Amino acid sequence: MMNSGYGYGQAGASWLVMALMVLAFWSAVVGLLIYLLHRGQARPDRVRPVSNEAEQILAERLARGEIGKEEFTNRRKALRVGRGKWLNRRTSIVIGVTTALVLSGFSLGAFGGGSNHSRFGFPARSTCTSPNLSGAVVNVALIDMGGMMFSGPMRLSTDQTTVSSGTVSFLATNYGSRTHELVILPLSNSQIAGDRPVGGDGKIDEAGSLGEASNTCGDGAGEGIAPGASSWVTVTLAPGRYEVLCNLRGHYAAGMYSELTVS
Ligand SMILES: [Cu+2]
Repeated sequence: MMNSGYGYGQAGASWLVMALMVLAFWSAVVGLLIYLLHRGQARPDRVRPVSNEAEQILAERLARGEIGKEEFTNRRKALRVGRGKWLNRRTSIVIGVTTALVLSGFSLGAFGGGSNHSRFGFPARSTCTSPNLSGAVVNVALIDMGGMMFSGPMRLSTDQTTVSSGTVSFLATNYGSRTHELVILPLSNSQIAGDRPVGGDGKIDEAGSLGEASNTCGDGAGEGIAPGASSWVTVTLAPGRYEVLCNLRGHYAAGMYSELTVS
């Protein structure tokens, strides 16, 4: 019960931003294609004649001296007007908007499918049944926008930014489409969350880790939290500043970190 309903607050808002970004991306792509298409149509010499019959007659009349060169050019121009305009402006807009929406839907649907998912694309709840966790419980949402086409932003958000010192449990739920994990590290006075140097392996130095939840449907360390699943860990924290993060390759640099204050 402790986890029910979580994920619609910050996670929902993040998802909306991601959805809008995907929509903007596809709108730009489709818009550009339509623009190029119309630009191509605006050049008569690039339009392939649909039928040569009429122009042939014109050419014959020119040859016979029935019409002059200027009239020939004008008449041919008149014949070519409208050719290739199989898309008028209104049709273009309708097709463009529809295509952008459909493509966005497919991109987002890549991680929103499944019967376990809410209407926002997030799992309505974790596929795991977590035990009753002791101490202050921090719910952590692991989010990514892993569409079919590109890897989008990743986020890690906690449902509280300050907890009391002592026993603290973390329940990390993966609302994304990729595997994630949760690692707890202390922050020194001068350190800022998100500022740790990332090594050549795309990871940060985990030395001094106070614990991690990376075990699908289990506690402690494991192989990572599968999409839709949770992992949990209980640690003892002294007052101070901490950083909770995902240290899978490239995820920290992509934005999966959050600061936590223990008072
Ligand atoms: Cu991650």
